[in-house]
Amino acid sequence: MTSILENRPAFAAEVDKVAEVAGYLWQKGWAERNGGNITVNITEHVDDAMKALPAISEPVAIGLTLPNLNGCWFYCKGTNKRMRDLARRPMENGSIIRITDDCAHYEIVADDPVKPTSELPSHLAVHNYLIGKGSPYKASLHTHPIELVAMSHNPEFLKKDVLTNLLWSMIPETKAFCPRGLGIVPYMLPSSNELAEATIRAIDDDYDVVMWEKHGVFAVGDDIIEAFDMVDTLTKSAIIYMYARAMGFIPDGMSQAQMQEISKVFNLPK
Ligand code: 2HA
Ligand code: ZN
Repeated sequence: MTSILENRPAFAAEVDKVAEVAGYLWQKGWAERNGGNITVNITEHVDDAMKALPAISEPVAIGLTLPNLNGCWFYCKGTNKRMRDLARRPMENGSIIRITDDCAHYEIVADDPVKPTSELPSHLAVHNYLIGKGSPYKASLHTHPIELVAMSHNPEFLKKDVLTNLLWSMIPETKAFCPRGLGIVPYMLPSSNELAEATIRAIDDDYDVVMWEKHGVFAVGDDIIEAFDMVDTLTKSAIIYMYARAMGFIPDGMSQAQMQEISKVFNLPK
């Protein structure tokens, strides 16, 4: 069977990045069973031949009307599919969907009729929000990073920017490469529209990475590699903090003055 990726190198390169990141998520232990999901807005790669392709599914209701997604296409991880399988076979464990003209349904276009991720409403609502804001971000990642999720079980860490400052202070790179910090969304039912709305409010509050309490993180970025790198950087800080605690002391952390210096030198927003 031919793939929609054939003779479309730029589009194929985006799907390759998804496969690469899916492999990292599995290796890091952040993607048990079918845990986590990835969507990428691939509309810029859609050509006339793609537009002419028939749908291979009925239109499916998203559960939300998302007007900015008119004409948009996405790569989506499949529901119940495993990241470790997606790493090797991204088009068998995910699919290409397009949003129908009413902006309330999607249909699957290629390669196989793989039903998209259970977190599709959150992902698509976030893409709708990003487009509305004129953001260049194309990728959304949801994953279950062990150390960050563990930290979300401590109410003290869920107060606004407590974790942001603690994680930034563990190593200079974290503020430099995750300069908006870590937003917090209180526990809500996975896959719910409430979770989608709360995630958008947190991203609108100027975070690129948001913690879903006792569940995982949701990150947005230019591409899926950028989104992954921010979560990886924050997790590195969480691990440093835990190692220090395991050695029996509370880490000093960089001082506020040292972190301000980083902001100045790297021209950071906060
Ligand atoms: O898709 O992680 O939150 C599996 C999940 C749902
Ligand atoms: Zn999850």
